[in-house]
Amino acid sequence: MISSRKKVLMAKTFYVTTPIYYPNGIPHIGTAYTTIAADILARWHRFRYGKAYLLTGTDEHGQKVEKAADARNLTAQVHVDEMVQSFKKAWERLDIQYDDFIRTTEDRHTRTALKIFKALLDKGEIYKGEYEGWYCISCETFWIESQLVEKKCPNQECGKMVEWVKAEEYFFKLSAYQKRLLEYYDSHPDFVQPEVRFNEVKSLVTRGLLDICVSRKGLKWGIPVPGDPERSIYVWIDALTNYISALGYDPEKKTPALLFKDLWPADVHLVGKDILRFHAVIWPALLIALDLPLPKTLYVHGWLTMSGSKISKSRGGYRDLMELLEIYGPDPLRYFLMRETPFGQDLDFSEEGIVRRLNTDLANDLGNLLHRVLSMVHRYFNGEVPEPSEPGEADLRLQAEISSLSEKLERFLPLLQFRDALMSILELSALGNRYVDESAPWKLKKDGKERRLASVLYYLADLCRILALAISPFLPGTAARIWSQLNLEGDVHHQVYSEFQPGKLVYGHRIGKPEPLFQKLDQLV
Ligand code: ME8
Repeated sequence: MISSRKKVLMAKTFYVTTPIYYPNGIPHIGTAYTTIAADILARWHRFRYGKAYLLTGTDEHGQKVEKAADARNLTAQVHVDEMVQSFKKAWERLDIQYDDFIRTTEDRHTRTALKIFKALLDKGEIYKGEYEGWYCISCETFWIESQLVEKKCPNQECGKMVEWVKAEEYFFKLSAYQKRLLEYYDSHPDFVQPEVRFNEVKSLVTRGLLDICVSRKGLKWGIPVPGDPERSIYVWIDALTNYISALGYDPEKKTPALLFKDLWPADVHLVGKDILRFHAVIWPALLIALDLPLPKTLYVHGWLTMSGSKISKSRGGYRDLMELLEIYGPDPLRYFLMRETPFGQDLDFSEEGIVRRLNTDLANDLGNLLHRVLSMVHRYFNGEVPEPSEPGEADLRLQAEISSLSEKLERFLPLLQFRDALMSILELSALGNRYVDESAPWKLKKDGKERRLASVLYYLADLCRILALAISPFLPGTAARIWSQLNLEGDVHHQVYSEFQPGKLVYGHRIGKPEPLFQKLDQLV
């Protein structure tokens, strides 16, 4: 019989990815949204199961990036080298703990993308051919007549006029995968989440698939097609392969790289709804063509909008991400984005919303609880965690709530219900505040009920420890500050899951000085 600890050690490492972003501009709050969600998921898995692997990066080839470089009068390489730094800086400031950052201009990636293209050519899955049909320039996609909506691109986020074009290019036999994809969707009902997105994909594939053009003649800023340097590999084929090139996948090797063996298939690809089709149709077909297993889940989230329209690099009208971070700090921003709307739905971004959440949930609730508890431990017990006596009814109720928090997190987080998870954590901190009010330690002191006072403050200090652990995947900096104010040993982010139980705080332990966790903001800055 295998012990549960051994099982965890033997289990595959949880592998989560973000899209690789176009460095045609600096990162904005929309790109941050996906990256924060992926970071929370990875952090939760590290805490819960001991390991996780988060991959992010930049998608550096193609016309969009080339144009952006031209506009700045820079070579594409100089432009992307600069832009990548702003992505890395933003992720650092946002406390994103990624394990790898892949750039599609790196050798390790271009080599693999080339080999994959060649392997598919050799297998006859990619062929050179002439094609005539409807083409959307903006989405760089061919469509069949029946897919068009009033002669326009059927991609809901695009809707632009399509053009009739003739091209001699390389094509991937996507049409041959319709049946296999539909069968796969049928036998894997959780493949795309939420369900509404899965239904979109199924109906798209049911309507029919065309072979896709996977090369671009004359595109200079790209990976040249093997044996045909006039053409570059279509940027989406190049980009999608990042999820395996970063793991050292090599189609020419029989023995897989260790990282690939441990991590693939990905557990979750996190993407926005704009790139659903690429990830739910083209990517799985490419993987089937390569005889590789498909990712377990594709989680598709909604838009961050402002006054109803999608926030994007070109739209403007909102503050720069670094400026937002400067004003509010990473955790209030992370909290607002994940607490405000169920993940999957659109979220209207507002700075009023951040301030409201910061002042109420974070400062009034969580911050206030910690401050009250630590101040009372100092006032009544000289900063030493007192010894509790047998728990009474109220204490048992509090402990039951703490225990149910771990169940709730285990239920919500695999489904990416970040909002429900945060609500449960904040409910527990509100319960802590009510427990303070009801047990009235100041009155216990006045009435000379020292033993009861000791118990109450022990349970409260222990609750603060539990809250630091629970909040750690969501608000890493806040968790670290609570941990440090409690003067607990080690790093809150390196704790094992067995610590996530009531009663683990050692009495006699000396806590640190209480300091406000959050500064309330009176109005918009
Ligand atoms: O599409 N709301 O890169 P990209 C929510 N390079 N999420 C948003 C958002 C918003 N307003 N704006 C952007 C690409 N995103 C390709 C991906 S992957 C192999 C290649 C997020 O820079 C969301 O995750 O346009 C969306 O899917 C992604 O950024 C698009 O980033």
